[in-house]
Amino acid sequence: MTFSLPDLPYPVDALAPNISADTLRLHHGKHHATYVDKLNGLVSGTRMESLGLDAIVLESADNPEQVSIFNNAGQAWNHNHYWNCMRPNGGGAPTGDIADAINGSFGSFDDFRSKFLETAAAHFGSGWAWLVLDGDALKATSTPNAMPPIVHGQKALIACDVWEHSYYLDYQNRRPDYLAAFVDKLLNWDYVNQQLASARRG
Ligand code: MN3
Repeated sequence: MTFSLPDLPYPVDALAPNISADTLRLHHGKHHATYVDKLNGLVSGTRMESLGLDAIVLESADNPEQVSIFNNAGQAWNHNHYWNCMRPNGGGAPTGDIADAINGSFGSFDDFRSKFLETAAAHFGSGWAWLVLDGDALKATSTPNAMPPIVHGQKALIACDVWEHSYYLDYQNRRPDYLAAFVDKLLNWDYVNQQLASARRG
């Protein structure tokens, strides 16, 4: 299997001013594209060439000889979700099954919002913030570097990139401002609802 860079699900300027076209051109067109290109180069001609992205992530996760494969496969996996977690004029309180699930696990949307933003802001260095389904419970978590939640047996519902390349052009060091825009202005709850339905089906 040769992996390809998925198109952004919106025009490159559609998330401005919360995330600029310049950021998306670099982040999607250079960073994400490079992860995909490197992954293709690393698995080309190997047994892994025939595997899907989930299988490559899971198989390389604990293999010290496959760190580069894991990092590039993990980043390809994470970014595939991240772009879909945003949309123009998104954000705010959710509707549908995810609203009930958030109330059940966090108490209220405001409690979820605080917990998610705190977890994402407090993550030290490069990594990802997540809303995951872990068993029957939703959890706000973060992972370092390229680590996707599937490695921990968790299903990803929201993926938020906290590597500096995702916000530095627009927010410099103000990661909390980027995170607030992500939750309040950009979150695509329709996608999160689709992810929840898929996760519950197994
Ligand atoms: Mn990134």
